[in-house]
Amino acid sequence: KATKTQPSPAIDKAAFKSAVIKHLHCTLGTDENKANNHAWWKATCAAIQEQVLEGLRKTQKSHYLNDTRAVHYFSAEFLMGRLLSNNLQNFGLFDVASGALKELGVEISDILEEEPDMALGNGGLGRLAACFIDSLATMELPAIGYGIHYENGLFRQEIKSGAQIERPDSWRDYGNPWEICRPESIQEVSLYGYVETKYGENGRVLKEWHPGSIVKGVPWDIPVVGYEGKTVNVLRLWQSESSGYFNWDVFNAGGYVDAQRENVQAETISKVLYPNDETEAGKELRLIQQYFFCSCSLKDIIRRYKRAHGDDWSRFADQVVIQLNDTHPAISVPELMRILVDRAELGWDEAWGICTKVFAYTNHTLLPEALEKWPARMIEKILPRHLEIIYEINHRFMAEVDKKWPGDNAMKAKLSIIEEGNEKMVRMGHLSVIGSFAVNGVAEMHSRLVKSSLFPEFDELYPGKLTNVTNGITPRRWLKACNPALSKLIDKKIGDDWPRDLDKLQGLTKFATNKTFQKQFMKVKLENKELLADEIRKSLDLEVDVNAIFDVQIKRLHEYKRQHLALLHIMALYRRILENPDYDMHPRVFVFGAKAAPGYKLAKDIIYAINKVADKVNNDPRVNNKIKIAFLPNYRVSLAEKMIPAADVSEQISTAGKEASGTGNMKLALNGAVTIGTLDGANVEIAEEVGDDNIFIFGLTVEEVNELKATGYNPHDYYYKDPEIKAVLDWLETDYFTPGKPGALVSIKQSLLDNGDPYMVLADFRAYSDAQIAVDAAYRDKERWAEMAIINTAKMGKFTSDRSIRDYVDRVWKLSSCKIES
Ligand code: 26W
Repeated sequence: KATKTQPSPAIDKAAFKSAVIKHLHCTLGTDENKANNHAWWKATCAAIQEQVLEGLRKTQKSHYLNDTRAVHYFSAEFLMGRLLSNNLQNFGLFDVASGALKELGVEISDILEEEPDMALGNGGLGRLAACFIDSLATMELPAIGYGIHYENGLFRQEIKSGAQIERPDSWRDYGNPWEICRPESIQEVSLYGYVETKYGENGRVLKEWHPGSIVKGVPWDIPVVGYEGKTVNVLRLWQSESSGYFNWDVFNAGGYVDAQRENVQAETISKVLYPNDETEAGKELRLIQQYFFCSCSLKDIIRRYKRAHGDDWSRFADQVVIQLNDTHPAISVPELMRILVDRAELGWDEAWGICTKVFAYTNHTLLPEALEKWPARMIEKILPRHLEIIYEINHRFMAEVDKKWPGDNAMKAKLSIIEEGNEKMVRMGHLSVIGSFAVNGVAEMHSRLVKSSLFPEFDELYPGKLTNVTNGITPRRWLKACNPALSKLIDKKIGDDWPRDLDKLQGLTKFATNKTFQKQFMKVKLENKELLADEIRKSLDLEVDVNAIFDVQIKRLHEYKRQHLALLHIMALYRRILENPDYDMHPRVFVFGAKAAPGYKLAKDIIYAINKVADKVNNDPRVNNKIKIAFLPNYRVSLAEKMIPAADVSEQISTAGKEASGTGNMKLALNGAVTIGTLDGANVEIAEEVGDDNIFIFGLTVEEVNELKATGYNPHDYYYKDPEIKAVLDWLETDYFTPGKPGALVSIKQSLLDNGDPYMVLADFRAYSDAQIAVDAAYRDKERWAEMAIINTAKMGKFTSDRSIRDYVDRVWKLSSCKIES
């Protein structure tokens, strides 16, 4: 029986209509006859923003009056995407707005497309932060997200002659209707300079940092609306500005230009998001970015705490918990120590006691190249006092290690925050583990590996500190908003409270074999495929058959994610068709979306190769439309929202042990795509939920990967033993796909043979190809496939980010929800 929990709209169509017109006139200075889609979009945002700000005010008042404990989510990335449709949905005003606009002669779908994505993140980690703050607001938990107000988010990707070109992303060039500047909460951040040692009363050593420069942090608040619009939390993003303190003398002496140069330097800090995903670049500006937002955020938290508790620090850790989203904000640990010891003049032990009750750390990756390390010299130059504090933390920690493993110097070297070597390096992961009361991985298997291979000794030293919280995704954006047709079908079948309680989707299981429901479910899928086909036509001028299998791989481009495994398989299929025109396969459309880090040569080569193979295959009449390849440029949240509902097959084919969790895997399965994947990250848990019959698992397990590595993996064995592998790799060396440019694709072959195939693509190739044959066979059985797709949707309850947040609340944060008084 259907229950009614849809948010009930606060205003009706007529009122919404007049609000939009009012903003068209009074906010935008235009009118109904002159307004273009952009103006309509802004006016609609302004209309809903009235509700948003009312909710925000009430929320802040309730949190203040109840003196609530809150979680502070520190993240260098928040991949928010678009907000209009989300905010309308959450207030239950989507249909109201769409009806109001229609009466004004405007299609809501057109104006939604006007909104630029807020792409202040790279990939999984940034989007996870966005899903988490959505769940926190929905669950009425006091929470604030803290990050950086990048002027330019992740680059816009264009494809020119097959190759990736990066263009700046200017998401707020024409103004952003959601953000509110809060000059009243500006903070100042010090950089560079030197430390002076002084002696206070009773010989107490006092350290005074004389900074070489000071920058201003200006907060911009983005309201975060929970489902049903009761709690409205904020995402507070810091923008750097010149403090205006510098060198007025220079200015007055006619140094106008020099003074401007300092302005530019200060403003550079929040200018651009680093586009590196899982590669540590070690750049000074990045460390400054990290320190900048952490310092601003800590001072902001302390200001708020002091307003309620004055100088009494004894309750700080009861009121404040800070989640470090990877090590990017790890510099917060010495920064809080500095504030407590140097500024508040607390003793070291008391300060450390507070710190280690406040911080918790999430690890998102085991890849060595992604584990942040900063040269001690660089920290010393930028943050001289912090390096001293890090040494002191380490000194005391080494004493602990010596107690546990007396005289074991190898152990000390291994666990030390400082890595000795040619250049002393500060290991931010170690600092985070030592400075936090809880450390978590992001999927069962990943957390097991964090314990057993990344930090085994820390697990011995601090039993119980290392734990798991499996990632999740918000079903409001990733089903209700992005797939309205499926959402409505589900509402009709099992009621509409699943967006709050995703386990309710279980209720679909009993209809999985029901012929009528299967038809309805697959009809929705077909409609979504038609919408994506339109998108493919518009974007690539390519016709695809909606009866083909839509096989989707969307994620950052990385060798460990193995887009090149998918490519080799497509080439193998192409070859089979050329050799045998009757090669029996159901037509397939391979859809890709992926950005490569601008400096990651092989990743860019793989994008180029996909596009070049696409050119050839898509235009080869001998293929007879059995294969189409669509690489959609500029993959981002809003494009994901169009691709995911249309997917039949979800590609999750990373080398086992490398993908910490994955979250795209959850989004695709939730929308009825069937996974082909390795036993990696959260795929393992997805397989557990849907059952072995409803997923295509293939390839080496972590144990097998390690064993093969240990006994000596030689990709040449596979190259010589498997003629198809050989043929496909050799093909890359010809100019078949790059006419007139032989060797243009050779780097892929080289990485797989000469470079030892670090991610074991060749070792998994045959198993992958066999699994794809099984996918093909399953798809031809329409009823069987529909059943699998339905089961996938029905069993995704575990992967709501509400459950992840519930786990954090219970195991780490110990938070209570706060009802918002109206
Ligand atoms: C210092 C450069 C850098 C930048 C970003 C290093 C590491 C990162 C992130 C940790 C990369 C990332 O997004 N990791 C992904 O996090 C997701 C959310 O937990 C997981 O689902 C993905 O498996 C993981 O790759």
